[in-house]
Amino acid sequence: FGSLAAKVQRNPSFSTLNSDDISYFKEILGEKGVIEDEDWLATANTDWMHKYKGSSKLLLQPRSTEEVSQILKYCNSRCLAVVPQGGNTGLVGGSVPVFDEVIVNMSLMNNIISFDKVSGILVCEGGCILENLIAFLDNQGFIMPLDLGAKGSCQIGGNVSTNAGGLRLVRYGSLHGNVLGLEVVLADGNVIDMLGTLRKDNTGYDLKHLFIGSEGSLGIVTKVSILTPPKLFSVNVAFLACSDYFSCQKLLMEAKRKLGEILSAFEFLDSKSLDLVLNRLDGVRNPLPPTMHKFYILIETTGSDETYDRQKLEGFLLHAMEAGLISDGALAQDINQASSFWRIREGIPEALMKAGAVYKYDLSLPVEKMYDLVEEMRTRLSDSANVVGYGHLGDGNLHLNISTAQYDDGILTQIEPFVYEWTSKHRGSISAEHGLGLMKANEIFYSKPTATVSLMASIKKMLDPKGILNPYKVLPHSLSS
Ligand code: FAD
Ligand code: 2HG
Ligand code: ZN
Repeated sequence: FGSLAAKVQRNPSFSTLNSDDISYFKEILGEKGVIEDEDWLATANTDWMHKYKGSSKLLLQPRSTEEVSQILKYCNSRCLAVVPQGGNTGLVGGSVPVFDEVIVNMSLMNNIISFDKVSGILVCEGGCILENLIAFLDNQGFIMPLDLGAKGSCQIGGNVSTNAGGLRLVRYGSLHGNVLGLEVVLADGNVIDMLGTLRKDNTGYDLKHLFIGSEGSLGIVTKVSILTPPKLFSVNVAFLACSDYFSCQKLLMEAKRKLGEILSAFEFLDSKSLDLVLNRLDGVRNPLPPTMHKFYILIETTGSDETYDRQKLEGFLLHAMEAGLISDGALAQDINQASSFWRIREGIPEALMKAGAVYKYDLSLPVEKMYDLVEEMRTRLSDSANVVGYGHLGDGNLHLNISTAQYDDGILTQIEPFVYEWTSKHRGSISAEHGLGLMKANEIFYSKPTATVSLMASIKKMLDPKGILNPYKVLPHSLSS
């Protein structure tokens, strides 16, 4: 992976850290908030996939918005580049330094500020871990409107900054709809209070949307206000097999129409994804008899009436079986079985990690075209790689993953730019939910016109004139320094 960093040059206008800088940070954060420990830094410099590696010498842990503001004000005046870091579960090389950027780690800003049981509006700090928020809300009878496999480590500030999609977007929509307000700190240390808790507020431009999905390039998210739905107690999960991709599509159309308001997830995986999970993860087993099916679908329903919901789902499954859309299936009988079905789907990234090197593509495509790409890629790569396709079919989001023993530039040239050109030709997006980070900063033009990218670069210039916030990420390198 050395070649990734080789493609970008360190921006020479950035300063390098000196002992006065360290002393200043110790003054504002105390000794404990200033980390120079080598092991700690080695972890923080490396991303979840072990694919991107920076060489930062300093990690800072602010405990308040005021401290974030003081850090950024100082870094801006000294021209020190900064990487905001949440749970470091990002998949596009956005959360780790490229060179020696200072890491601003948000873990200590993990307080819940308020929760309104009438409206379901939660206000918390950006460093709260998603799973902790889910547990807090569970006690109150509510849920988070987003859920993802990385919930045990990822933080709400990271989720907002990547506009994470996840497993329940099909039901609750994106963070652009659920986030009601944000507090952010700009590159110069200015604190922007957009922390509204209102469903409706049309007073001028809704600037918080600029920060949702900006991947730490425009500001650091210090507080989030988010609308949470009530927890409904009737949850059913089915794990189904389909013999061809056309049946998966028909099943999706039928599920939307027939399950309607209770549909809360519609996820898909191909047989190669299932094989990987079964072979690589301990304690995971196939809920269906070991017949070879080409595709698997996980359907979840969430509602308020157990008898009605179960009948509705069973009726739907019977109809789908009779119509030949599903060739086999299992309906979870209890909560343990339901989570074992989810483990199969959520475990795919981990299984891929264990299998060796992996090239990840996170694409929005028209559903009817989506799987053609997986098959074309298999033909291109023949036996040199294991090509798997899975994802959020209900949202038109394919995760195309190409697994090999080790990273190899020869294989990469077979994949790129082909995969981006194919996506662009079908008017898809080269980043459905993971963002652009370092990996795809230079590829943005496959999904966005030049004039739009120029406007983005102007906004970046206005909010962060020295370019200190998460440099080399999101925008093409030709426009960002
Ligand atoms: P990080 O990885 O630390 O950072 C991600 C980006 O956000 C970086 O650019 C960073 O600079 C910036 N950032 C982080 N915190 C802040 C902050 N407070 N202010 C400003 N910028 C910040 N993604 C999905 O969309 N859907 C999924 O279903 C999904 N599943 C995943 C499953 C697994 C197993 C893994 C490893 C990842 C998955 N992801 C998924 C990707 C990733 O987890 C999400 O993008 C997550 O939202 C990142 O949160 P984080 O706190 O780990 O952020
Ligand atoms: C998922 O849906 C995540 O499991 C990760 O978005 C996808 O690893 C991937 O490609
Ligand atoms: Zn995903």
